[in-house]
Amino acid sequence: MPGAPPMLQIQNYINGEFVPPVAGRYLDNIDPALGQVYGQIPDSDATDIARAVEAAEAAFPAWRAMPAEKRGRLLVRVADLIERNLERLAQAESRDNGKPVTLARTVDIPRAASNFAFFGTGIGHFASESHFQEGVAVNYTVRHPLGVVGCISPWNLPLYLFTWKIAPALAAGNCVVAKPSEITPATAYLLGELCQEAGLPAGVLNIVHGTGPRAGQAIVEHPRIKAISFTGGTKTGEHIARTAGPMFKKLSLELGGKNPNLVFADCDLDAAVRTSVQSSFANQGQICLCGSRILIERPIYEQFKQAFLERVAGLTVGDPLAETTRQGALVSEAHLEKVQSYIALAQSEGGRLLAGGRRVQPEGRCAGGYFLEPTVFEGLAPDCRTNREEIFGPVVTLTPFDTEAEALQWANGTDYGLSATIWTRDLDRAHRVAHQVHAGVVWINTWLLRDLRTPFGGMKNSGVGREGGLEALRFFTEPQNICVKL
Ligand code: TXE
Repeated sequence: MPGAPPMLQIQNYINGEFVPPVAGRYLDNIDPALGQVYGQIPDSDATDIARAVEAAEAAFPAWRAMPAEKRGRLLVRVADLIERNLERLAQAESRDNGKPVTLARTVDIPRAASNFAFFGTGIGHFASESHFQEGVAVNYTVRHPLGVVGCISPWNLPLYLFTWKIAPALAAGNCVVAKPSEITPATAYLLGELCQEAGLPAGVLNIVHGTGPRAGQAIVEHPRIKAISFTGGTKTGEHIARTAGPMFKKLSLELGGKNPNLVFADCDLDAAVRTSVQSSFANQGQICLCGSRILIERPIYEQFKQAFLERVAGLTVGDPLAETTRQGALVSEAHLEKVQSYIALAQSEGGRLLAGGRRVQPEGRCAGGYFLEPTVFEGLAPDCRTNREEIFGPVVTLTPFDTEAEALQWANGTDYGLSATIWTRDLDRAHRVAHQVHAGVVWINTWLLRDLRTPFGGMKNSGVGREGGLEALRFFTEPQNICVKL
């Protein structure tokens, strides 16, 4: 086709080289904004994973022995290269995932660079503990890298979440076998090129592409992979835990969410509305931290609702590559259908549709893409399925509440516990509510404000363990205590 961009051919990155899958099988990669195949990715299996593990094991002794500062410098070099290739990576991410290129350019790719820079420099500050008992003994705790570790990431923030795992694993001295989502493999592939250019030693990072049940499962089952860091759906997390648990692997699971926004009548209404629109619809609602249940104190319910709907009406849905687009495509046809099934469910549960609800067919090149209007419901019971299950799309519910206790009860009324947002000017209430809400991450009068030093992760079915800062470096190391009698 004249003028059409070239098909993207992806290969595995094993032992510092780009290699085809051993069995020679490939999967189609689809551009969700067009609804068309635009490339092929390896459909790797246990043999490819075994090769990656061998390469990682061979690279491990030299990598762990390398002074932490030198390892860190290599990671900072990768960060610099990500920044230098920002536009190319943002375009690739947008095309692969359907997200607005403006979002990839300002959030996804810069944060991927930050992940490498943060852990590349942070490893130099990772001190070991010692415990001194006057006249008796001194204990000191050494933290050894684990060896070969597995990192498995999802499709919603592809490069950002991939690097969030890989960077601390490498910084701590491990070698990595990583698998990005088969739905969004493009930027992970490009990362391999940048690691080559940065001079990362062969085998230290291996990137294997393929499906969850085949390539992902082979990582989880491999007896010489010591730890699994996974982000994705709660059901997949459960399955991984069932496989890896009896093998006594270390596990970090970042799973789904059904996050509440608690909006009190004394809040800065304008800020609460503005940010709630963002927290509902950023990345088409496909962020595990999106607030999908907005609970609003009754005196301001109508006012909040009107202002919210006005802003939602201004969100431009369309071609992710257009600079004016605020809502791109959903990631896949299957996911679009899943989200649409929840819109039907919300209606059958008695929800009143206030905005959206329909598929969008933009004119021009994106006519076959997976676009959905930002959708808002009210009138649903706080404990109905729509308000308890993760939809992971541009669908939110508005619900009025009368008391703080009622708001907390509803906020905590799901199996999830990832994040929550509280809007109030009352400091006492802000802290009181924050301490009682079952969520691993709480934002007061803001959303998605991140400091990479803080523990990140969920309670209840939202996961096990925490990522970020020292938590991540602790996860990717094995403590060994040494006691010396005085
Ligand atoms: O995720 P999966 P899916 C939620 C969201 C979404 C649902 C399913 O609700 O609708 O999960 O999405 C790999 N062994 N989230 O199906 O399957 C898979 O290849 C090892 C929330 O896309 O969990 C991919 O690399 N790996 C979420 C990764 O796991 C396996 C982000 C995630 O895919 C595997 C994404 C197996 N048996 C979806 N099966 C969040 N919390 O950020 C799959 N994988």
